Amino acid sequence: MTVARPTRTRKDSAPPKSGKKAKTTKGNASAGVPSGRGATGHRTDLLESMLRIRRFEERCVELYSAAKIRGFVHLYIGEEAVAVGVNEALTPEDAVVSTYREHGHALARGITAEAVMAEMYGRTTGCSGGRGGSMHLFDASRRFYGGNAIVAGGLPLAAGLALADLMRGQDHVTCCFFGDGAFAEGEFHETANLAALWKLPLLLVCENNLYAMGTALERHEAQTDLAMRAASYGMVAWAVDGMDVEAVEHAARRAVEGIRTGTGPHFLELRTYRFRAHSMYDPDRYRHKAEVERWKERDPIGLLTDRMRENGELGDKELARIEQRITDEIDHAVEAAEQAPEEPVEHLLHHVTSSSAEAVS
Ligand SMILES: Cc1ncc(C[n+]2csc(CCOP(=O)(O)OP(=O)(O)O)c2C)c(N)n1
Ligand SMILES: [Mg+2]
Repeated sequence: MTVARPTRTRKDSAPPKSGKKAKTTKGNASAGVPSGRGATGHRTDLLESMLRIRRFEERCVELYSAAKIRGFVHLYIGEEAVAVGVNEALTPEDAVVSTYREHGHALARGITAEAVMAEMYGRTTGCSGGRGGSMHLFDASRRFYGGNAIVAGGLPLAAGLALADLMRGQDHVTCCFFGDGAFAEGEFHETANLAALWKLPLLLVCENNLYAMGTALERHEAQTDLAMRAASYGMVAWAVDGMDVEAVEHAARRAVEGIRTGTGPHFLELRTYRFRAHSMYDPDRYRHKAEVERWKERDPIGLLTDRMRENGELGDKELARIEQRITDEIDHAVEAAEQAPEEPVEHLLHHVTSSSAEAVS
């Protein structure tokens, strides 16, 4: 297959060094480092983004218990550093494809808490018009292409988006988040192979939280070094501390830089952990409490807060201000969702493929 490629030079990408920032010419406008907020301001932004995700989901738990939110809900609590750190390396023109555990990815991408909460409630003001719910957050205007409930299902979609951008000569990167469970699916291996073969501008972000539902990684994979396996497809692959948001950001920036210079797909295995059960229905009986507690000692929010406090970059007042801002934002999102309308029943057949031209209006 021949695809028109923007002219790029091949450049080797070295493994990331934790704690040091990569130079970059492109980045999220809110990233702080490129926009001149300074290192402290940037770390404050990272902290606020992670706290927004954490507090948003904690509120979702309350609302779920009160039966305001229904259906499947998969919490991201414990993994916030991944969404926030990776997003810092992306521009608004880049594309993102996610999984069913995507509240964090959506919020980090800039979809508002109001639009996400309304979607959780199934209201028309939700980012998917209330039709998707927790697992299908979507916002094409931000190039956020879901929210996919099928394990590894987002990978071929991401490859298609990356191929389209490449063929159009656009210097965009597609970032695809997926779990360690995706390694058991053919879709991962097909995507990795074609992406490497065609040098697609694809950032493959594996959130290795060590479990696929109740199955531990070593119980379903003979080789558990996922970065090494990805490298076998002929792509740059690094394993990164997924609890350290700055290490994640650094690795993601290096990877995106490499992709933009035409070296093809890059793979990041982000070693992380979910502090909550797989979903709201999961009794979480397959792992020891002591293991969960051990990982909580490396809570990504706690790690960054401690680092900032040690550096004298964060005081109690500033932290309280951030927390209050987020509380207000989420209160407002809940109030707005409570008042937003549900889709009228006459719209039931809208956006549904149908042979009846009348039904599709
Ligand atoms: C193709 C497919 N098979 C099975 C399922 C059921 N299922 C839902 S989540 C999940 C585990 C996926 O684990 P992982 O990819 O590690 O993501 P995590 O939930 O840990 O974020 C499974 C097997 C599914 N949704 N899709
Ligand atoms: Mg997993």
